[in-house]
This record gives sequence, structure tokens and C-alpha cells, in this order.
Amino acid sequence: MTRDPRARRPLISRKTGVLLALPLLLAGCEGRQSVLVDGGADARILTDLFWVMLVGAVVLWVGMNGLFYWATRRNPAPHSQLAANWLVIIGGILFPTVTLGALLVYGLTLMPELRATGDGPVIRVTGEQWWWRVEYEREDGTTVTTANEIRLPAGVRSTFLLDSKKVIHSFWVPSLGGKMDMFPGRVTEMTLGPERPGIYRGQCAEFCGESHAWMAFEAEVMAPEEFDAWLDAEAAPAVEPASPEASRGAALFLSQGCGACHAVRGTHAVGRVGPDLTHVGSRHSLAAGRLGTSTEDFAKWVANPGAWKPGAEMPAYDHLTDAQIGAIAAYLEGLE
Ligand code: HEC
Ligand SMILES: [Cu+2]
Repeated sequence: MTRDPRARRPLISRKTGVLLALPLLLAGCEGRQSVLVDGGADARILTDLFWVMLVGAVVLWVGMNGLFYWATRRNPAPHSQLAANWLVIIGGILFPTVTLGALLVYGLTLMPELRATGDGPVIRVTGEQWWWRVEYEREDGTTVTTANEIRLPAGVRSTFLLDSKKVIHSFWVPSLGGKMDMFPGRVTEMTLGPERPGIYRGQCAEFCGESHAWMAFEAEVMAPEEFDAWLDAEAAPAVEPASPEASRGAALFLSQGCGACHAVRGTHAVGRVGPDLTHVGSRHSLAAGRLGTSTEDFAKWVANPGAWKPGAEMPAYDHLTDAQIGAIAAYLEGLE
């Protein structure tokens, strides 16, 4: 077949294109949800382990393929029985035992540091469908309830008591440390010692149903004084609505039955089915990372949660007028 002389050669060949596209795969290694960007000692230990394993694997791969190449291409003549025996004893028994043994010992030495006991706040996180209930247990015995984000003081180890309501979820903030499963009816414990203030992203790491991929959260690491001030503010009851529209929203919130599922401390809304909304306006995201926290985001969510999160256990309020939804949104957005 002759080539149509008018057909232009593509700018780059397909092979070059594939090679050029490969680094795109590495794009996932950056940013605030990356195991390779560490925000504290735990993540750094795991990153070191990753590099040691990677370098080890590459050396082994090159060695094995080199041997294979040598044996099939360079020196394909049959070997003596003795040489073959030695190859099996050294290459097949001694070498893997020593290498894997060394890796095991190295891995084990890292564990005590990862399992160190906490000296910071104790935080109970419960996996729900598809959001995170977060409760800070304070030293005076009181509990501060919030949802869908955690804040941590830098420089101390916080203890997490992980629980789940219905199915297995997994708690994971890649930049802060390893993951830990959350089981219904059993509390698992882990500690994390973040060091670098910043906002990191966490994600449920165990498939838990249709909106599993929308079950994320933000973990903000703060200076200890800032953290204390935040926790005090979080413990306080909700602020009063600041505008006539927000007041209308507050009244609608109660009359529409939102308070059966949600608590707004300081009001008659004391529900425990859904996230505590006392300070929802000061959060970084809505519905476990699904939306932002602008007034429009609140309105979008309340009108039809299922459109944003399939299977969300909150009914749609599309029977309300835009003005009513807007008032509710203004009220919620003002709950700083
Ligand atoms: C049947 C219980 C139920 C009712 C009634 C209900 N919600 Fe919800 N709501 C939920 C659940 C469950 C979630 C968490 C959904 C998710 O993220 O998967 C939620 C999430 C939310 C969120 C996001 C909270 C966060 O932490 O990000 C807001 C805001 C909200 N609801 C507002 C309302 C308003 C306003 C009403 C009344 C108009 C209402 N809800 C009625 C159960 C309910
Ligand atoms: Cu989950």
C-alpha cells in the first residue's frame, strides 16, 4: 500500500507520545493528598520505607534480568551440575532469605515510632454513610462534636479512636501517616504526630458503598495556641442569625424538621443522625469534601443532596422555593 503523499506526518510519533504522557502518572504524587509530601514524622517514616523498597525492587529487577540475559544470550552453553547447585543455593535460598530478612528487620524497627502513645488531644472519629463524625474528648470530660474535618495541633501526637456505624471504612490522611480500618462495633486506635502546619486531605480508603469516592475530609494542622482557640470556639453554642434573611432561614430549619437529624447547639435542633451543624459555616468543605462552603454550595446541597452524593441519607428539599432555600443557606453559612 502506498502512502498518500498529502497525508502529513504527525508532529510526534505514537511511541514518543506515550513516553511523553508517562510523567502525567506522577502528577498524583504531588499536593495535599500525597504519601510523598510529608506533614510529620509518621509520613516521613513511611516515605523512607517506600524509597528503600523501591530502590531494592529496582536493583533486584535489574539483577534478575541481567542474569536472565547473561544466561540466555551471553552464555547459553549448559552449566555443570555443581554450578547449577550453587546458583540455586546462593541465588534461590541464601540471597532471598538475607534480603527479605533485612527488609523485615528494617520494617520492624520503624514500628515502635509509628505506634507511640499520644500526648495530644483524643479524637473519636466514626465512619458514617458517607461522612465523618468527629468528637474531641476534652480533659475536663466534655466532648466537642463536629464533622467532616479534623484540626490538629502541630508538634504533639493526637490519638484517634476509630469506629464505624454500619460498614468498614478506612481512615487515611496520606500526608500525615498510614491508614487504619474502622470497624462497626470495635474501636481501633492510632496516633499521628503532625509537625508542619497546613491543610492536608484525607480520604476513606475502603470501599463502603455508592458514595465512597465522595467520602473525604480535610485535616488542618495548626499552631497549638491556634488549635486551642479553635477548639474553644467549636465548643461554644451557635451564633445568632445576623440578618433578617438568616433569621427566616433559622425558622425554616426548625419548621422543616432539619433538627430531627442535625444538631445546632443552643437551639431546639438536637438530632444526631447527620453531621453537627453548630459551626458548619467555619468548615472548609461541605458533605465530606463534596462541595465548598459558599452560600450557593449550601443551597445546592440542601435542595438536592442526592445529586451531589448518590445515596446520601438526607432527603431532598426541592419542594421549597428558591427564596426559602436561599434563606436556609444564608443561615447555615453564617454559623461560624
Ligand atoms: C433524615 C435525616 C436528615 C434530615 C431530615 C436532614 N439532613 Fe442534612 N444531612 C443528613 C446526613 C446523613 C448528612 C450527611 C450526608 C453525607 O455527607 O453523606 C447531611 C448533611 C447535611 C449538610 C452538610 C454537613 C457537613 O458537615 O458538611 C448540611 C449543611 C445539611 N445536611 C443541612 C440540612 C438542612 C438545612 C436540612 C433541612 C432542610 C437537613 N439537612 C435535613 C441527614 C439529614
Ligand atoms: Cu467510607
